[in-house]
Amino acid sequence: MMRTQVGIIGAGPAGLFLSHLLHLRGIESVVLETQSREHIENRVRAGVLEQGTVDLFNETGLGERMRREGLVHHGFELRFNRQGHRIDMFALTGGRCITVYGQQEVIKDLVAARLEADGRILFEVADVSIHDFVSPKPGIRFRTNGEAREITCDFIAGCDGFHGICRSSIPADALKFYERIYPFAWLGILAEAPPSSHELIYANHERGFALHSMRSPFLTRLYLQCACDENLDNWPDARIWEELSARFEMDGFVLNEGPIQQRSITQMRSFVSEPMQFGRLFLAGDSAHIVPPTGAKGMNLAIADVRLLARALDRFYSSRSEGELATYSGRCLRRVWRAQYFSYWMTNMLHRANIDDAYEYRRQLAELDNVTSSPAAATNLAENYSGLPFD
Ligand code: RFL
Ligand code: PHB
Repeated sequence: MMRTQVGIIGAGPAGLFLSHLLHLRGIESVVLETQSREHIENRVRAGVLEQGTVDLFNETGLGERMRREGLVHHGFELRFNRQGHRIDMFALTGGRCITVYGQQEVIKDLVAARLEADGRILFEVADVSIHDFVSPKPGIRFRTNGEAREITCDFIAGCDGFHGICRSSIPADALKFYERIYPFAWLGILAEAPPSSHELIYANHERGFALHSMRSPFLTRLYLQCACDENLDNWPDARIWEELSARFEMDGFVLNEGPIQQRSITQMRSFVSEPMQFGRLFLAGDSAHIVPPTGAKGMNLAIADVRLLARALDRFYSSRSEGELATYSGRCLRRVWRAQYFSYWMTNMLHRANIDDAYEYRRQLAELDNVTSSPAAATNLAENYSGLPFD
């Protein structure tokens, strides 16, 4: 039987960063992860860090490689009607930026920091279940190398993503779910090609949405709107490039092509579970809420959640005060719902839900015209995209 203060389920950004923050405050934790270290360090996902996330990584000693390899962006482009319109985020927000740095790089930095500090991360565990989390002595059962094991702890952090077991271990009548499913998905690729622009490009084209992003001066990350039930087999490389070129089309713009290293399809969903806690179980990140990737908020929300959770746990251990633990969910949910609103708005402004709906397309173009020509509207976009300040 193992014993720790905080048992953390899931080694994504939420679980690993929580473990790091707790360590900095002298609180012990164990992280359990079903996948291998290699798998989580190579899983291509998010790429955009808000200013607040970057500041937090720097303040907690994680920023060294991010400062060297991360790409700092002062603005981004909205492209429609075959014209580009730059949103000057830096000028509109009084100096806020975003940093493009892959989620898998964040994961590598976090795993390295935890292992260097003798942190305990158990990879490739199976049959994880959580118990007694309404009592003061919650337990976690799992298997590792075929052997049944158990951990007792004071608290459990459910950082196991949307498909994890923590949320579904809470009695159904204690939670309320809010959800939207969108009638489209994203086909994403990582290509060995230099980015075709220094900044991100969000395009709304007659044929649907497309996004140009990057991972380095030599790697481009591209997405295009596709059907929910799209099959990757129907997308040979030539078709992907043809469709992307059409959607980014603009005088003088050339889309750089190169070998495709990785491809995937991502479903689009908005989801919130309320509350984000039950007894001594606290949910954080994707286990409690999902946003469509259009607003680039998912990983940033996960980091914001665990920042509050680490602080609340610190108060508990330093002064036996449960006040901040009791208000954890409410304080997270304010930011969560702001991100829900923003991600939903960006998604609906930029995607074609119904390709035959000509009225809706003209309305979207008017909305994009407004957002790119009214300083008030552009400022609202820039403030939300660069991220709300931490409280
Ligand atoms: P994660 O990263 O899903 O980690 C959960 C971990 O838990 C493990 N697990 C379990 N472990 C133990 N026992 C169990 N029973 C378990 N079940 C699951 C899983 O293996 C996994 O390692 O959740 P976390 O930490 O909450 O982090 C959330 C982020 O990963 C997610 O919100 C972002 O990737 C979303 N996202 C983006 N977010 C941004 O902030 N900016 C972006 O630019 C951005 N772009 C994106 C995205 C997500 C995308 N996809 C693929 C969904 C772009 C895409 C395409
Ligand atoms: C990415 O680089 O993967 C990325 C960037 C912006 C988004 C979503 C994903 O909104």
